[in-house]
Amino acid sequence: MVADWYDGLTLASEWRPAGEGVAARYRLMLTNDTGETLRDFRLGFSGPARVSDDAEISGAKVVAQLSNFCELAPQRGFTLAPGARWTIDILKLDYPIRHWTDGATTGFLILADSTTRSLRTVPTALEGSDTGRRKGTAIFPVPEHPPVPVSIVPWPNDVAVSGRRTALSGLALVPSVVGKAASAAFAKLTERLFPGEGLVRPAHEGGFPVDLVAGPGGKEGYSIAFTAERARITGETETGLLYGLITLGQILRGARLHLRQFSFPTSGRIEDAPEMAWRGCHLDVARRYYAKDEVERFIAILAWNKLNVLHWHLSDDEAWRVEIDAYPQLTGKGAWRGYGMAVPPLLGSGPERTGGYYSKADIRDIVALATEFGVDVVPEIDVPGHCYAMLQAIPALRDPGENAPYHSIQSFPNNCLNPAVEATYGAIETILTEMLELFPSRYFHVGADEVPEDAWHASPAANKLREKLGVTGAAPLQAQFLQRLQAFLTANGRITGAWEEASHGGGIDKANCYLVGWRTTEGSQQLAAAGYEVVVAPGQAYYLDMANSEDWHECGAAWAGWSSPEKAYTFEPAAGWSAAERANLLGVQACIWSEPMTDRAVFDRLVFPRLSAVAETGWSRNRDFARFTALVGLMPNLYGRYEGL
Ligand code: TNX
Repeated sequence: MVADWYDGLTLASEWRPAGEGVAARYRLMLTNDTGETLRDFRLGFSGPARVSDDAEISGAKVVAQLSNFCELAPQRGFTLAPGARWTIDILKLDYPIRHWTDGATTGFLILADSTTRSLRTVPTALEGSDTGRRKGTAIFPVPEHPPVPVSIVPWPNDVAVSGRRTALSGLALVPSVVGKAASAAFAKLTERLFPGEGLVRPAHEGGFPVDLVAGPGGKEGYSIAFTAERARITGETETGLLYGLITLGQILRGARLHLRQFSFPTSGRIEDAPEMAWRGCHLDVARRYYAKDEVERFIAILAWNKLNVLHWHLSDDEAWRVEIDAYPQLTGKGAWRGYGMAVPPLLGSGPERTGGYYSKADIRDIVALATEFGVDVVPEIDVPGHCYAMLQAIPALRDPGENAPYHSIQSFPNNCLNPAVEATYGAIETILTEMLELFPSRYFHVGADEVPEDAWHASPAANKLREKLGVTGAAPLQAQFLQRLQAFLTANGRITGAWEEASHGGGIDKANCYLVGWRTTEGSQQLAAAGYEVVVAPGQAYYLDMANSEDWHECGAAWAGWSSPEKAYTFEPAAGWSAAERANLLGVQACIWSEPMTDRAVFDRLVFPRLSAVAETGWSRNRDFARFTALVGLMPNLYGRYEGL
């Protein structure tokens, strides 16, 4: 039966990889089952795949393009009769696509009067293959005989427990002079993650008493002592006590949900403290908007993994997401995409206006909640590259004399703030001033990635500055731009964070910064050797947008290859580093880039359980993949559903 919302127009796409004597081919097929003849239309589509400028195309020609948004027109006078199909063959994409999420995810017709009509868009198929697609968190079933009696992720330093108690009804939290904030945070956290499970329960309802007391533990450590009648958590900080409660909550859930496999101990101790100070996760909310509630749930998930940093990527070419009073157009224009708008449909957003931004009140709420959960929110405004949306909103920041394009790796034209335009600094300082007030973190991340080597080549202002400095290329200009931003942040008491390219072209002041190594597995060591404090986040192991395997049916991207949960888990962030280099290791970070995340089940398939793999690397001294896979099935995900939706 055909659903009544289906108006008879379907866009399908198919990828044929290059083979012996055969060129790669991306085929789009528009089928007309409407009963009317279509004429005078163009086809718009978007999705990660990008049509190359010099692609040979049959059946249509490109009439407009911006990054992965493409508008194709048939030959003049072309009509599509009822039952007919229009086939377009594109013989070159900027990179070969490898997974079903790579192709067009929304298509629409643009009619003669510029109105649009959405198409039912079928996910891209691999030629000669079935259309099966994987999404939803992969299931890691708890084995019949798990290697450990208690379910805890990340695994603690020292677990010496015994005895079996089953089916506790809940935890009755008993704070002393300490532990009130931790108890409140734990109640909130479990209510958000596991509503209806009643993990916290008063003593008169049979809750098992848990005493919270002050004692040694350092910044984030804790210990737990078990008896048959009560448990006692000792910690030096509210975060340490909260982490002790999370450990107990995890043990309780395991014992409740898998009665035969796990238990709640009746004696013994757990001693625990993290290995690394920075246990982060980066979330890109520019390519895809996540509502406040989703961000908050995600932060709760981070806390449940004892991750302590959310690196929040708030701006990119595709969108600007923070309310700024001085520049209402940043969100007015920059937070939205749609056909005919300042930012076109990209990455599968459709012709209608979509997007969103975080108001200042939203951000205050999110930061306050994260703080309660022990998560430091480090904001990122990505400059000077990746600024297409910002420059669309504030075109006055361009050099009016610039008369030729350069393109970013994702094919955005002239998308970098210009270091030679003095107004840029005033604008950035105004924006940063408003943001510093919203984000109390010691750290502020300024991006710095992927400025094309030929950026500003046709900007007279930039060329004058190059001459004055006696330099060539983009890197030295970017470096001096970043140095000015860093000086501003330092004067405001903040440490500047940036992607590894901030070390190029002369770099920034090592004393007041940290860099995130992302491009290669070796890069982070080189940064550490050069004296930068480093967060290790290589695409090849820790980019959670990379697919889980090479299989077409897996979702995700592929520029850095693929990374299975095992690969993410067994990756050694500082293998082969000297003691001096290790002294510069701040920690590890998973990175979630949102290009492929067209739906939340895709998000879950990509993020879990690899997020927990990175969390365990940051926390535990004792890692064991078999133990991890036996326990990780108990960890929460964003969407709440699992494989085979
Ligand atoms: C590279 S990582 C980028 C991002 C993309 C990501 C996709 C980094 C600093 N730049 O702009 O989203 O690859 O994996």
